[in-house]
Amino acid sequence: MRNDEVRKALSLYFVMGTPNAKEQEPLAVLEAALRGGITCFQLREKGEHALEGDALLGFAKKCQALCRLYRIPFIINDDVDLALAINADGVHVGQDDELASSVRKRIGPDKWLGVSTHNANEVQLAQSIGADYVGLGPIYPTATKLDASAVVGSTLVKDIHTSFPDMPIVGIGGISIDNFAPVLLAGADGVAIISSIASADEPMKATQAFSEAIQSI
Ligand code: TZP
Ligand code: IFP
Ligand code: MG
Repeated sequence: MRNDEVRKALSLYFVMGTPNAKEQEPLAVLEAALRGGITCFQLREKGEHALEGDALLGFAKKCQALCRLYRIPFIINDDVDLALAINADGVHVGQDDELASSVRKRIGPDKWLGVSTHNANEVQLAQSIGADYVGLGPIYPTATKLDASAVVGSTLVKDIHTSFPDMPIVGIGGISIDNFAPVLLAGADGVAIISSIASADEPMKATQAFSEAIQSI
């Protein structure tokens, strides 16, 4: 069933755009993360030197091909046109992006729709328009998203999990190998990570460490 498939995919959710890869080749970082055991990938191409146009299209296709090879869902952040053009598995939108209700109409019922949320009202709205999962965060302070709102902590995960037991939840923001456990123990189906994998000296080893630690919970 779709809900179980989504929950499984959220387990170790890697989010990245080319600006997050820092010193290393972005595709090499994605491949390392795939080999290390990520369960879902979101292309979030934002910030300084972000790719656009044909360069973005080409990069997205390469990411998609890699994700297919490792049989994990490939989600596009924000850019519904891009997601439709390459037939991505889903779209993730924030509160400042195109309205989730409009995104759902454009992508149809089959593609996954994820929505960034920060409180129960936003989760309620996401549920009512047929979101497949919500991202909750920032759980911890993060330097990756410059306009991130106030940290919510894993207590919000617990509250949302209690109030919306059917809604798949992934925690995001400042998550590291040392602090991810409370997020899962609070009821999240998984953790979403940018810098702890993308900026790691060895992204594959960092990913393997997360994967093993998550499985042991
Ligand atoms: N949304 C909330 S926090 C965040 C996003 C995209 C950034 C997460 O990045 P990191 O490096 O895992 O803290
Ligand atoms: N949550 C998520 C996800 N992705 C984002 N880009 C974001 C919040 C801002 F982890 F996918 F739920
Ligand atoms: Mg966005």
